Amino acid sequence: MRFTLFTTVVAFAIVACGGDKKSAASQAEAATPTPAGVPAATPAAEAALVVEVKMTGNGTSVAAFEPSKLTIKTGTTVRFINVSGGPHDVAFYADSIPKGGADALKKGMPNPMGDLTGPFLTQPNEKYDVSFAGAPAGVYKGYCLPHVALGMKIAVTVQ
Ligand SMILES: [Cu+2]
Repeated sequence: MRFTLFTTVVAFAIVACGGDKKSAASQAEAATPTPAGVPAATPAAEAALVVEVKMTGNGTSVAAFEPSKLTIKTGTTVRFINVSGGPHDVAFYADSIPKGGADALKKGMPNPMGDLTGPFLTQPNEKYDVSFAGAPAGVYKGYCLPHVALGMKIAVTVQ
């Protein structure tokens, strides 16, 4: 909680300092008109792009995302599957993702437990879909909260 509060305060400070540029940028983004043909075509094409990542472990000393590195196109859905050694979740490091990535992930991560943090998957074969729709290109580094100490980390490169 304290950490969350601190993060919020910092975010506030950043917004306050760079206020003019930021709001101008977000307004530009919000106001950018989308060509008529694109909205219909893009989601349909993106809907087919699902990449699966297994979450595995032995319940004590070993835990991993498989694969732990993957490259996707913007708009791809990454489907995390709780295979063994759960509970697992996926969270992204706010300071490791491209500018604008957090906003995309906030929309793309349903039922978050916190900022950029997905819910725990406790049931066998439980799935969690993270949509990278609108995600800027770059590397998104993430981890599993219960198993980060075991090195359960992932790097998703968006092209
Ligand atoms: Cu885990």
